[in-house]
Amino acid sequence: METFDSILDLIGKTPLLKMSRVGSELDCTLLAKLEMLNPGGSVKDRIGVSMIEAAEQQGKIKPGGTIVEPTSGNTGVGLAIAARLKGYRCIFTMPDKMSQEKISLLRAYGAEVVITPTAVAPESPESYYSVANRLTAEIPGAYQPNQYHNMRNPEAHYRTTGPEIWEQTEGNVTHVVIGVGTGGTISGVGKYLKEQDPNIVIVGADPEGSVFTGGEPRPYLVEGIGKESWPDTLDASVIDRWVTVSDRDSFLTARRITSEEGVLVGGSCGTAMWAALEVGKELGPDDIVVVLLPDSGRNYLSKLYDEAWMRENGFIERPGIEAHISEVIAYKKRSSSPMPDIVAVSENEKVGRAIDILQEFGISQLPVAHNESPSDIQEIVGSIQERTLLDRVFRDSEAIDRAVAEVMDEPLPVLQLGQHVDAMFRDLSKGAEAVVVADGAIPAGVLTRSDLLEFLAAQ
Ligand code: P1T
Repeated sequence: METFDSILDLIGKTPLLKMSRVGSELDCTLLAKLEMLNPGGSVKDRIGVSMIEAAEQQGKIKPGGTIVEPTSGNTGVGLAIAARLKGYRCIFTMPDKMSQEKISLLRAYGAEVVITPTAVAPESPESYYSVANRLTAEIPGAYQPNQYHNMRNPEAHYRTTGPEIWEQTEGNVTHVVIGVGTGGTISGVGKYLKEQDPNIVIVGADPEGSVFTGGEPRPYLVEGIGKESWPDTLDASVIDRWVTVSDRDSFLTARRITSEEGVLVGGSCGTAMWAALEVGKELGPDDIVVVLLPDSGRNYLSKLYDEAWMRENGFIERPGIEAHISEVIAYKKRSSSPMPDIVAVSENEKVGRAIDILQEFGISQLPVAHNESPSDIQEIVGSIQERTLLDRVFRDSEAIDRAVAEVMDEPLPVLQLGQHVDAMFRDLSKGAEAVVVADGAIPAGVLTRSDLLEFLAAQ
């Protein structure tokens, strides 16, 4: 029988997978180390158990003690798994930019999670580092492994991840690409591999906005990598080259790995892969590039795998429709019975006349202008809308005899013929019932929700 005693025995020994689709343009061999296959779903399982066992040996944590740690989530899972088996309580502090999935995951492992603001300096009392320090000081028997200072972090990679890469490539690896958070992974792997062969090139992948390759820190969305200050656990002397990667390139590359290779990966995998593809372009058939993929896309289903989130953040365009408002107008003219370009009601008319016009043309809203056929957009002063009109007339039976100017609503939004249909979509989704379309200053028509829908359906 091949059995294991504890889930901790299943950490590490992750496979190398050839990225022959994503890397198809490259002459070199591109191999991915699949760290999401660790039991807790990330590379950080490797340091969780290692930091706890070191603390036990040094007497820093006693039975029944509490582990407190600032984490972007994955280290928390690694610690929580070990803590479950060893009977420690866990409290994790996490910045609020981290995904809801990671927070729920930590709670599922029985940990307590304290959410702190992202947009504060590390030294602020509200930062996730400061809150973790305060809790460690206040709670009796609390211990903070502190992955940003704890040398057990790089040491775990020196002892496991580095030798695995060396053995799995039979010493033929030429380049290794790794995203940098605490720097534990790159420092441990880099140190071990350089000792085997000093010619191996170690590449750090860094998000735009992080201090490792930028100046002033700026916010960015990819999780787990980049920093606003240099951690003690990062040994930059083993890094031969840095590649800076935007959020957009990180997320789109992560989605590409998922769709082309069938490996569901997190955002920082996209960062590392983008950097690996950049480096790989310059290499030849004898080169073997190993890129480390830290965690699974399951942590980010509500983010980079959510179309709405990607659109809101400007990383993908609205699917499909490349059309201008002029085409919607032209479609409407072709497909409905003839009527004047613009039907309006004069502001001095009685409401009864407005209702007659609505009925005559079978429409639900009308611009209100100085006269019934305005020749300039400036002449439009308001609108009559079936919905609000009904409400008025229902409550005030004399409203029918009032002047249109007394009961009219705001003018409809005005858009130009040359604008993209996105502009119309935006106005309609903000609540407008219809829009007036103009050709410069000349009114060219009115378009409603159903006009846009019919146009889109016909595409
Ligand atoms: O910390 P480091 O070994 O440099 O690994 C960086 C990294 C990359 N990708 C993801 C998804 C990560 O979660 C991390 C590091 N994570 C933490 C620091 C943490 O607390 O989970």
